[in-house]
Amino acid sequence: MLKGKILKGIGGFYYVLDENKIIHECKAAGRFRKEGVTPLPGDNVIFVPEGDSYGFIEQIEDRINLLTRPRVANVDMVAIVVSAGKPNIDRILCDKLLVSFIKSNITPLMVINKIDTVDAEQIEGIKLEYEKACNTVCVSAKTGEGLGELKMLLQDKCTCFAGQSAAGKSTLLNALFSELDLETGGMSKKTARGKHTTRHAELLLPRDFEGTAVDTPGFSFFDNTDLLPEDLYKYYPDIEPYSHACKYPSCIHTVEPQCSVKDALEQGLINKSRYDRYVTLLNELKEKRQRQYD
Ligand SMILES: Nc1nc2c(ncn2[C@@H]2O[C@H](COP(=O)(O)OP(=O)(O)OP(=O)(O)O)[C@@H](O)[C@H]2O)c(=O)[nH]1
Ligand SMILES: [Mg+2]
Ligand SMILES: [Zn+2]
Repeated sequence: MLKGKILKGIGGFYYVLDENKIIHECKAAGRFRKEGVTPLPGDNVIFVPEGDSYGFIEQIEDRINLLTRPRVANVDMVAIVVSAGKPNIDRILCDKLLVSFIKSNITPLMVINKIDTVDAEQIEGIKLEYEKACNTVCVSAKTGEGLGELKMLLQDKCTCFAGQSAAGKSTLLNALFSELDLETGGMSKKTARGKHTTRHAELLLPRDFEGTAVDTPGFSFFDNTDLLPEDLYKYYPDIEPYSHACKYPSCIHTVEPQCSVKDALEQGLINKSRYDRYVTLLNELKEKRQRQYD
């Protein structure tokens, strides 16, 4: 038996790195399927080697955490990569991701990429929207601006790069760690969306760097299941701090009287766009609950 870590899984094969940095192509024991367990990138496993570089995964160690989209286990931080230019930021998607990561106690980092394609005012606008909700860093994979700061933030952690297709996740990782040589793509001219170039989540081990990163395929859909509408604001670090002085303990900061969140909003202490989308998300969750009882 050997210990290892799954780097990626493709078509029923798992690439497991052992403690001597040798990669074994493994199959998973049949009982995982029966138990409905899928081994994931980031999983720490115990496997039985066969020959020098094959093996069978026998056991998955308890996960510290589990991201559902992208599906990755045991990460310390998620970098939500957005493009300051094209493709346009799907802000509702970003907000949903932030809620989900904060709820799961995983540190989010907003990486605002492609700052070479827009003017300083636009960059500042995006930054202002998110900087009270999470750490933000402005970068350009093309010019290299901000990459030193980003690299420092990645030190000693396992960071999962997530977000829309064509935001530049793979390009950024290539720019940070030149030996990686990940495939990158463009945007579809027809749809102005990414081409989904990266197909599999893969744990990367950059050379001469204490830290790991996970490149993942872009996605455009995310739903927060198991979230109650009345709890939503608790996962907004830019809204929650103002909620303590609301008159009603059950206040969800929409139409209630004497709401200190609304006061903070009027004073410009809460970003208006973030608040408006909070209300949109809140209504979505309420409708979902309504449907469950119908
Ligand atoms: N101008 C500019 N272009 C960039 C930058 N970063 C990435 N790009 C371009 O954006 C396009 C998409 O980059 P990718 O790295 O493939 O994007 P991705 O997020 O990995 O996309 P998926 O793998 O599909 O999820 C490519 O044409 C890159 O050259 C940047 O900082 N500036
Ligand atoms: Mg990619
Ligand atoms: Zn309130």
